[in-house]
Order: sequence, then C-alpha cells, then structure tokens
Amino acid sequence: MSAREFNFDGLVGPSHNYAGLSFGNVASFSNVKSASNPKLAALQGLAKMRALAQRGFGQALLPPQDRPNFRLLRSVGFTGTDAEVLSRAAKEAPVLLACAYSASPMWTANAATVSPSADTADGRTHFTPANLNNKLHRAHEHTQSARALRAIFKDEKHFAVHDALPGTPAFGDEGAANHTRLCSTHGDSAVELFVYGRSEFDVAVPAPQKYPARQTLEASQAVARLHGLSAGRTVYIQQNPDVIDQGVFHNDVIAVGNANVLFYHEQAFADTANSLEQLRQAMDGVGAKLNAIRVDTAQVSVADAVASYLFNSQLLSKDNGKMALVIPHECQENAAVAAYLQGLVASGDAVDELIHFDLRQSMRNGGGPACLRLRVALTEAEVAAMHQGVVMTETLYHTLVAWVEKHYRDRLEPADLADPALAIEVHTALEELSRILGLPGLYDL
Ligand code: SUG
Repeated sequence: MSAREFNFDGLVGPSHNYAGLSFGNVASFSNVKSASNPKLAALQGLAKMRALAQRGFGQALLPPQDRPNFRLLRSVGFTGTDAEVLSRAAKEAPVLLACAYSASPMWTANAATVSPSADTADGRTHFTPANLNNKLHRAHEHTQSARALRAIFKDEKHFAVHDALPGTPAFGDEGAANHTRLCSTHGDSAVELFVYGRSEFDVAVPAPQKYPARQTLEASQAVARLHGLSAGRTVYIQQNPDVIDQGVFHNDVIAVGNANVLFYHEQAFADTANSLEQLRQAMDGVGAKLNAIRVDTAQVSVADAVASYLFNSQLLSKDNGKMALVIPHECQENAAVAAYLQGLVASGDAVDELIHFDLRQSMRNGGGPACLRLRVALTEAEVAAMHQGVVMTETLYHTLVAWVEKHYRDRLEPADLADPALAIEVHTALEELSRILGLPGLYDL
C-alpha cells in the first residue's frame, strides 16, 4: 500500500514563555526567565509549515492547548474565581502558575507515538498520547492531546487513539521523540525502533547520573503492545546514559531516522554495534537495507550537537529518491556542524539538500524542527478520512497569520503570567482558532 507522510506541527500557543521547567534540557535552563515573543514564535513555526507544504510535503498542524490549565491549579489547592486562582498561584507558587501556562504542547514529537496501519495487527493507525510524566508542566498535556487526536482522527475504522500509559515513573513515555520507523518507503511495513533511557525493573540497565532519563523500556514495550506491533519488527535500543547527562534529554536530540536511513551520532546509543546489528536483521525481514549515517565525535562533539540541534532535524523523502534535511539556523552558525553538513551534502549519500529555518523562539526552550512535528504516514483512504481543517494550505496559512497578528503578544515575561487579562486573551484566541480549524468544542473542557 502506498502512503504519504504528514508532519503535524504544533501551532505555538499564545502563552509561549521561558520558565526553565525542564531539568536536563540545557536550553530551557539557560534561558530561564528571559522574555519570550509568542507572536514571533508562532510566525516562525507557521513559516516552516508553509514552506514545507509549498514544497509538496504532507503538512498539517496540531492546535495549541487551553492555557492556563485551571484544572491543574485547582487540583493543587488554589480555589475561588479564576482571577483569585491566578493571583494566589502567582503569589504563593509562581512555578506552578508557569506550569499551568506552559505552551510546551507545541513540541508535538512528544504528543504521541504513532504506528501507521502498515505496521499494526488490526490494520489501523494507532496513537498513544505520551504521558510526559517526568515533568510537571507536561504531565497534563496528554488529556488535551488525546482530545485533539480523537477529533482529527475520529474514524475508528481507520484510527485508534489510546489513553496515555499510567502516569507513574515505570511508564515514563515521551512519545515519538524516542521512536522511529525504518522501512523502504512510508507505505511498507516498517521496523519500529524504540529508544529508551532507562529500565524500571531491569537493574542491569545503567541509568544516567545527573539528568533524568525520561523514557523507560517498559513504556516503549507497552506502546508496542497497545499498537499490535509484531515482535520481529520491533527493536528496543538503549540510549547512551552519558549523553543524557550531557543534555540529550530525548533520542531525537542525537539521532533521526527516515525510510531506510538512520542518521546518528557515534555516542547516541549504549551499545551501538549490537543495536545496529539487531536493527539490520529486523530490517532484512521487511526487505529494507539499513543506511546508517554515523557522525563521529571528531567531526561534531556531543556539545555541538546539543547546541546546534543537528540531529533534531527532519529527514524528508523527496520525489528524486533523495532526502532533504530540515535544520535550524543554529546549524549554520556552528563551524563544526556547518562544515560537516557541507561534506554530507557533497558526499552523494542519501541527503542532497539542506532546508533551514529560523526557529529561535522554540530553540531557546530546547525545541528544534523535529520536536515541532509529529509524523503520521497515511494511505490515501486515511488522508481522506482525517479531519481536513488542519491540513496546511496557503489559505489556512494566511488565515492563521492574521489570527496570530490579532491575538498574540510580542513580549511575555514571567511576571506577565499573573496578569488576569492574559488568561482571557488566550481563551478568546483559542475559541476563534477552533472555528478556523473547524473543530468546534475543542476547548470546551
Ligand atoms: O520537554 N521544553 C521541552 C522541549 C521538548 C523538545 N522535544 C523534543 N526533543 N522532541 C521539554 O523539555 C521547556 C519549557 C520551559 O522551560 O518553559 C520545555 O518544556
């Protein structure tokens, strides 16, 4: 069956801010409490979506989530009217207010893990929203993620949207950021590769010492079971705990795969030789030949990979049989990475083009091109069955730019989160957005 890959980018929400909430994510910690520009952030994301749609790549979006999350604030004891809840949280626990206001759902690589119909036992596309339970500000995203996915992928003949895994450390799940499909073309049965940071129950698996490993082996295995993946076509690889301690908080900060290509850093995995051998064998079973493109430390250090987000790129299959690498501007500004990329494109290997974007607003919170998108490979019938209002077109792009210009602030500082007007602005913007996208009731929580 032939299929087309759609990238569902997260539309940046109006409360995008820098709150330093992600311990282990170097950018989030370095930019804590600086002023953000939500308008620019949303426009930068939309520019990427538009440019890729114009190039003919499948492009859609996932809507931002309702903020502030009053349910979260009320659940931890802030009572009264909405205005009272905000003012008490701002006074007594500003960090909790920041958690309730986080625009982190923009990084849709963490929204869910997706297994296309070619891979699953029942021939449906399966989604498991990620519980993101490692971080307070993200642990409540899955409720609205599930709601949005169920609204977009409503047709149960084609799609199954599961509930998130139990929200407990044993099942720490960060979604597609630690998951890649490897195959010949998107419509083929693929090997699904899950990369985990630690195991809850297998004490022999070494864990990082300094920063948390967010994804567990047990969570990856549970997702594979829920999706009905076959054991022979599922591979689990352990991330190198040392690189987690250097700021690689998701595998997509150090590796990216597409079709039969795995583009990865020498230090990405705990046991590279064995892991890649397993992958090769599994891929043989689906008639695909692994093309492993390894970047050595001597070419790009882990620190440069983390600073530039070289691996947090999108690898997109093109009609000429080659791939484009979608990278952030930071890659061009890092001398080692820029030199490496020049050589990569000149090498005649799979990547023959670089497409770069200014995504600085998101990058400053640790989110590059790959974080901003959730990949869903869909057959023609599935494309027809999904909600069409989220597919990126020139018309939708212009409508959303006007909507952003009308509703978004161009400066947000931590203290602004206490402003009750902000909550009303965000709500008004999102109500209008649900009409634009043809998803009425999306925010009636
Ligand atoms: O979970 N940053 C996100 C970045 C997610 C990037 N996603 C992928 N690599 N796929 C995170 O750490 C920062 C929020 C703040 O500090 O305000 C934040 O949540």
